[in-house]
Amino acid sequence: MAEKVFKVEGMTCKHCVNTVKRVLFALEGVSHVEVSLEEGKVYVRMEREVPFHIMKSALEEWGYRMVGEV
Ligand SMILES: [Cu+2]
Repeated sequence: MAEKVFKVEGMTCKHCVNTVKRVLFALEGVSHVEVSLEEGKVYVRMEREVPFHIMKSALEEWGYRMVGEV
């Protein structure tokens, strides 16, 4: 199990937070997602390693940009 924090750009409101949570949680291996809208940060708990590019492209489809691990 691992916990990682990522910087995500493009989140502006509670709807964005919910979308980002939902999109990441739907990925195989992701067990928990928390979002700090103010900081533009996303906390992801994984039961196994989820490749960065998988999360990045999933969010890209919804207009958010995962720029990297914090
Ligand atoms: Cu929004």
